[in-house]
Amino acid sequence: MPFINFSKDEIQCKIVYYGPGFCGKTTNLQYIHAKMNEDIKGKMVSIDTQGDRTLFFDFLSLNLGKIRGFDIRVQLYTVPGQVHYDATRKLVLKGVDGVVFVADSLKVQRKQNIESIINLAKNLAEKGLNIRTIPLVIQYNKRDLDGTEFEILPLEVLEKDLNSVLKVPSFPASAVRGDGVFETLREITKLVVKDVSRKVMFEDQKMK
Ligand SMILES: Nc1nc2c(ncn2[C@@H]2O[C@H](COP(=O)(O)OP(=O)(O)O)[C@@H](O)[C@H]2O)c(=O)[nH]1
Ligand SMILES: [Mg+2]
Repeated sequence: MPFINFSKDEIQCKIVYYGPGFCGKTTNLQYIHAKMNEDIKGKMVSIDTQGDRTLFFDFLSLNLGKIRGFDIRVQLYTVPGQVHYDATRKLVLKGVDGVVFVADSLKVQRKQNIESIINLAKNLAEKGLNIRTIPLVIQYNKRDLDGTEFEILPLEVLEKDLNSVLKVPSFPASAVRGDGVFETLREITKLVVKDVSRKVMFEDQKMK
């Protein structure tokens, strides 16, 4: 369930950017934070784990309306992607309402992408959540490397590897350029707000 802050009349929705190390999670958050309007965003907080960081900031969602008269505050988190940070990832997933899975388009990262999405499914399951039902969006990052000396995977291959069963909305992106970053954010926020509204409505019904 999302956190309801009655003193501020806000409902907090938590979105986690998940994916293998160096796929571009931090770059996504930095781009969003840099482009967002001062008056709606909070400070970017960085929690250091050795060699990698967990980033966090929140913003007030103004364009998706309200839930039961409450404002919607969206919290964005990244997790450290490296395999050995599984404990941190589990902590960050606590209370998650939606996930952006950032895949690395680099061909050499094919196996890491698949391992990471399996790790996500497992860590969600430990929290009683199902990867097939939680609001989820997949982003295929680093598309700007197409046509360079780095080999990248065609979108069809990435779709087949990561989205053939889940069939969730997916977006090609370049987080360094900012392409696809807000498209991804808009879609996951929309899905989360829809899902959270439904849950809050359901809780209301139970109280009656
Ligand atoms: N070419 C390219 N590089 C990227 C892109 N996104 C991130 N990177 C680079 O990949 C590296 C890892 O990015 P980072 O955001 O720290 O990855 P994280 O470990 O998932 O947080 C950095 O050097 C980024 O500049 C992208 O869209 N295109
Ligand atoms: Mg990072």
